[in-house]
Amino acid sequence: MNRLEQRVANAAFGAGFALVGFAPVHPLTIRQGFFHNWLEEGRAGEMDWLARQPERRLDPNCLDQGLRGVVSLAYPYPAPRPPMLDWRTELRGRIAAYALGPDYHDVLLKKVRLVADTLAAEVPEAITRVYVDTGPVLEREWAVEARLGWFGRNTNIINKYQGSYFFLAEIFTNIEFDGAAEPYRDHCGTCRQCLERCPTTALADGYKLEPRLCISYLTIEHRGAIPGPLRARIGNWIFGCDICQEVCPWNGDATRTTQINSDLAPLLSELMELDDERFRRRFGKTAIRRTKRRGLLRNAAIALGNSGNPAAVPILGHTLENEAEALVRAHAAWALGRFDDPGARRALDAARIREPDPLVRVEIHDALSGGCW
Ligand code: B12
Repeated sequence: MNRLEQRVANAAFGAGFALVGFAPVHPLTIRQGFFHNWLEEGRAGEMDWLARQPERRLDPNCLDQGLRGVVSLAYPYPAPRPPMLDWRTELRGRIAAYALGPDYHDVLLKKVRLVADTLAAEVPEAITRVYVDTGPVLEREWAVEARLGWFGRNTNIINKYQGSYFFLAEIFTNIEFDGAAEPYRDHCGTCRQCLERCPTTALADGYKLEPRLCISYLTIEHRGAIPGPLRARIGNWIFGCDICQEVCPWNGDATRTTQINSDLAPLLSELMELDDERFRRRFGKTAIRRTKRRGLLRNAAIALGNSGNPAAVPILGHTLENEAEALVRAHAAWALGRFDDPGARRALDAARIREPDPLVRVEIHDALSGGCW
């Protein structure tokens, strides 16, 4: 590391980043074919922003001319354990660790800007452009270029000492940095835990993730009804999913906190009671706001249906009767259809008569005809 890099690295460590690396900027021609095929296969799903002007993601100089170097940064987030409980008995959902606390975009942008200020103070003519998942940047590619880690089979960047529970951020600049001295190395070896343990088989060999099957995509990015066959496989994940990270040996005990956080496992009944205002108050400053109230309640209805616990039936019945969002009523109807319970049948029968929305009517019909009765 030269003196400038050392100063920037010190500022980054001071701001809480755990990993810092430097790389020259160049077009990511090596990924061009893969990325275009990925888009053509429709893998972006409803994330149509990924398909917008894809050349910008492959070449930062399409965003801003004159960018010659990148500082890649990794900020670790705690990955506490959910409380030891049987979620089915207690009717609790599950939230991915990255979503705990204030939204990382807001927190990290400030920190990256501090690091960028250090760079600008050292080199007054420096241009800096900062990103924390806030622009058309293939962030993991730059992390690899700067040797923060390797592309794991689960497509996350993994570092030998930090595992993968970290966010990525970048500072692009007109200052040129040398390429990494050490060669790229993948340390996944023959391990295929993430592929084998993904409940929806979203991962395949060759660093291939099918977002349209990924629980993280389905619970956060997908706006409409979740495809029927996938609902049962989602279990109680109501925002994001950590399974492919939890099973990764590089995320062993060293990188997971021993703390227990009950915010990871909220009561599903409480979520079903959230109106817009209470949703905003509870989740408005967190990453969870992205899925909006209707998305979160849709996911919670699925989890209640997957619980197999008859205590879920009155909650779902109340939702089917009183919820204003058709999307949520539709998933409540599906969930009721999973119970061999006279209360569930009564709730569906009553809704069949009064339900005005065609999508919900189909769900009620399917639940009554395909249910356990
Ligand atoms: C879209 C997106 C998603 C989508 C799609 C995920 C994906 N893998 O692409 C969904 C909603 C599913 C998602 C989920 C998650 N995400 Co996300 N996501 C993004 C986002 C915004 C863009 C990613 C992107 O460009 N995808 C495009 C496609 C083409 O990528 P891909 O399928 O993985 O393909 C790459 C590999 O296949 C690789 N590749 C292809 N061939 C080959 C060959 C070789 C030899 C090698 C080495 C590599 C390789 O190159 C491709 C292009 O980079 C980034 C932020 C950003 N701007 O980069 C965050 C980001 C990747 N996500 C992040 C996180 C934390 C998550 C979750 C863990 C959140 C959660 N707990 O629910 C999960 C993890 C799921 C998973 N296994 O990927 C972090 C990852 C941090 C890390 N340690 O790597 C990022 C970087 C955000 C951030 N700033 O920190 N995410």
